Amino acid sequence: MASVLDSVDAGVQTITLNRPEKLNALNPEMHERLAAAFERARRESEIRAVLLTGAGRGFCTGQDLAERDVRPGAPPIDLSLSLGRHYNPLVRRMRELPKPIVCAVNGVAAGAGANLALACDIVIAARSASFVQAFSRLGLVPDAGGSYFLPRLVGTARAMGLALLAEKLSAEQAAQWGLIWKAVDDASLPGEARALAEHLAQGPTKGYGLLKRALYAENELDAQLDLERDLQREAGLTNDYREGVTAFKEKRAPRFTGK
Ligand code: LHQ
Repeated sequence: MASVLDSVDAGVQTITLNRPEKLNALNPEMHERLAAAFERARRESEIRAVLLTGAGRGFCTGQDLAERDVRPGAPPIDLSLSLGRHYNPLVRRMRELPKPIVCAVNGVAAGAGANLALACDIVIAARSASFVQAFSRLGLVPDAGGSYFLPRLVGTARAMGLALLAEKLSAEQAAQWGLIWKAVDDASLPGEARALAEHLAQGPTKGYGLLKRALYAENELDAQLDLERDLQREAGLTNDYREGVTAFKEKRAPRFTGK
């Protein structure tokens, strides 16, 4: 079985991290496959939403530590190389994808695995899942966007506590803190995540892409108002805008085509 599964159905591309015996810890082969999967998401117009999840009892435990030779005498490891080659392009690809990414966190999400979840646009987690900023246990800095996402999502005080202490944060607590969208019963996760992704896949895809740009921009109010104006110009020119307004007037559900 491939270490990353990629399938498309009803406008939803499901990307499954698939090394369950290692709790889906990431190795270079998985990175290559993830890059290809997100490139496919960008390229294929049939794909209107992405669902990222993990196989087995874990979501993803970050970098595969078995790959790191830290024995005495082993040459020093330059971790910036794997960030530059794999993790940073992955996070950029995800944030820049003009389509919504749903993350279904099915189990523990640790280190870069936790931050991979936070790079998604909407995160839904099983109640038994947890988030661990494991980096400081290894003497490392939160990466894969963690030092950016955490303070913005939960504030500096909680971000600092999570990063310094590297304790497990339950899915419930993560939802209460605003780190994720919501926590659901374990048995409901696959169904709820799928329904969410299908709902988004039937939405105004172009508008969603523009909406991501608006919400992820880092601007002062003045520049943000200008950005909203420019994005709204584009949104207003879509077929889906016409359909949305028409459906409202006709008191029926809209039938968006994503165009
Ligand atoms: C693993 C891993 C793993 C290898 C579980 N690697 N095998 C750094 C460098 C450069 C660039 C990018 O970013 C980074 C940042 C990082 O992501 S560094 C890695 C950060 N992650 C961690 O430190 C998490 C390590 N894992 C754990 O602490 C535990 O596995 C947790 C607490 C997540 C889960 O514990 P348990 O439920 O008790 O499971 P387990 O530890 O027994 O794991 C099951 C298997 O998975 C086990 O293998 P084995 O052959 O003994 O059954 C683990 O060795 C393996 N595994 N995470 N990251």
